[in-house]
Parts: sequence; C-alpha cells; structure tokens
Amino acid sequence: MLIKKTKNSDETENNVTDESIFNDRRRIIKGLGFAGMGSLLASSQQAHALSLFGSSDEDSLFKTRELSFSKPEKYQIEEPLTPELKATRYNNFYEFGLGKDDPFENSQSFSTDPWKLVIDGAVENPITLDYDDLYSLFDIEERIYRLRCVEAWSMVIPWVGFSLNKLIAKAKPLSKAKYVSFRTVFSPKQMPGQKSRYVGGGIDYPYREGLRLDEAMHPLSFMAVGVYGKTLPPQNGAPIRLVMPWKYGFKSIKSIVRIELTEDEPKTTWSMLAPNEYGFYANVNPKVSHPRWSQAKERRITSGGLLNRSRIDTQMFNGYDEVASLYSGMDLSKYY
Ligand SMILES: Nc1nc2c(c(=O)[nH]1)N[C@H]1C(S)=C(S)[C@@H](COP(=O)(O)O)O[C@H]1N2
Ligand SMILES: [Mo]
Repeated sequence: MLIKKTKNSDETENNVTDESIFNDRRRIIKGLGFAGMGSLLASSQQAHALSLFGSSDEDSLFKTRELSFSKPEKYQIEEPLTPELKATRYNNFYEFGLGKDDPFENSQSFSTDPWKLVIDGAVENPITLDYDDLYSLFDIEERIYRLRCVEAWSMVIPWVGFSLNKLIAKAKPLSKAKYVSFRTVFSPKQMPGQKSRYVGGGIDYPYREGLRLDEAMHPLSFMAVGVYGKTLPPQNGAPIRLVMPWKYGFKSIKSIVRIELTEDEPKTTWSMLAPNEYGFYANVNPKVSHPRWSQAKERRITSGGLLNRSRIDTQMFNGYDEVASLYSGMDLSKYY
C-alpha cells in the first residue's frame, strides 16, 4: 500500500498520488483496514472508469437552467478553466457515495424545488429563503475560483452566486455571534449515503461545516447557486452551496438548508471524524502537511486526461493572499 509514515518528506511527496490519499480518507470513515480495501477499490474503480462520461440518457439527467448574472472583472482569472464535464463528474459528495462519479450517478433525481434555507441563531432577524429567493434576493455574479481539495487535486471553476456576507447582513447578527454553522439537507430517502453506512461511509449526517464570523463576512466567501452559467446540478451541491476558495474543498459544504450564527465554535464533520488530520480552519497551506501526505503540490485537473500526473506548487491560502490578515498572530501549524 502506498501510504506509510516516512521521515523523508520528499519521498512521501513523490510516492503519494491523490487517489491513494482519497482511498486513505475512505479507510478512515469506513473504519476499514488497508488489506480488504485495495481489491474492493480496484474493481469499483474499473467499473467507474467504464461508465465515466458514458452513455447517460439525457432525459434522466437533472434539469438545470441558464442563469443571468454579471461578470465582475476582478473574478475573471487567467488560468484555464476545468472543463465542465470534469467538474460535474469528478466530485466529492459522500451523501451520494464515496466514489468520484457516484455523486453524478446517484443524484440525478434529487429534488431541489421546493427548498428552504433558514438563517437563524444569534441574529436579530431570522430569515427563511425559499427556492425562488435563492436566485432573486441578491444580484448574482460569476466568479472563477480555484478549488483545492485536501486530496491534492484542484480545479478552476466558474461559480455563479452572491457573497455570503450579504445573506448574513440581512439576518443582522447579534454582537454575541462569533461563528457561523452550516448544515446540508438530511434526506435519507434521496441520499443513499445517508441511508446506508456502507454507501455513505458511516458519517454522522447531516454534513456540517463552520466558519468564524469574520471569515464568513470576508468578501471572497461565496454562496453558489450556479456553475458554468447554469443552476447547480445536484452533484455540485444544488440548489445552494458554500464556496471558500482559500480553504480545502471539504469546507465548501453542499446543498445547505441551515445557517446558524453561534457563540461557540461549531462542530464540523471532518474535524469530528479525525481532529488530528482535519482542523476547523483548513486553510490551504503548502507548509503544513497532512499527517500522512505533503500539501506542497497539487494535480490541476484541466483539459488533459484525468490520469494526468503533472503537479503544480500549492500556494498559501490557495493564492488568495487578501485573507492573510484574518489569521495574523495565529500559529497556522496549530490552527490547521
Ligand atoms: N454535504 C457535503 N458537502 C461537501 C462534501 C460532501 O461530501 N458532502 N465534500 C466536500 C469536498 S471534500 C470537496 S473537495 C468539495 C467538492 O466540490 P465539487 O464536487 O463541486 O467540486 O465539496 C465539499 N462539500
Ligand atoms: Mo475535498
């Protein structure tokens, strides 16, 4: 097996692929040993490779629709976009299964309308948004962001949505509010991973995430209701998800139904599963390794083959230096 603790960090970096890292995460959540997992994965990955981009019947696909939005210059970056067919087929959304194409394969009949998103907790003005509000309450815009998964792959994705700070401001946080907690919908009938421990890895659903209030109020923190010009497909977190471009992808929680302002730091799914490996902050940081792999480089998923092995340097805060002041004076190897 590929993942071992070694003292030589170069060696770790060269030998570890993001697939082996992903398998390691699955091992943690399923509480399985390495032995049985290898062969299981080999066969399921062969099956997935065959069906990937395969013959999905158009009629059985979830229906998205075109959105109208502005394209602020500031967020139109130079880097080549990840093709839509990759960003919408190679996903992490464990509610629909642990394999990379499971979210697409298992989510096409997911129902997003009606939808309710509640913003409550330590606020003066609790609010409930329904499905239409998601697209009409605020002006929406396109932002092209880098997305860096903790598994050391990355994409460049054009999201459509609005700043999280607009939504929070509308709810009027009380002065005692210090954190923001997020929850994904709990719908075991529609999400096979929530119904079966085997499919969903035995996570304590609903999936939860959290931010410090000042992080949430930063203008880069984004609520996406669309991607590639259209409403979100289920595998990418329909109808509304968070996008935190300077943090590892697992912070960008999908299909949100509740945003609660709190006084205390909220519990989050990955830090509950393995607190020594996945912290509350999860800022992209090439200098702070995961206990079993380096975060210094990443595989950028572009128009080349999915198995492209070329690696680029990971940047501090994923290149979004403007957030650095949020963490001044903090030891980021302690608050990882
Ligand atoms: N509810 C929920 N949100 C989630 C996840 C998940 O399993 N469940 N996976 C996270 C991880 S690990 C990543 S990398 C991103 C992937 O987003 P994408 O599939 O749209 O690229 O979603 C994040 N949000
Ligand atoms: Mo991720």
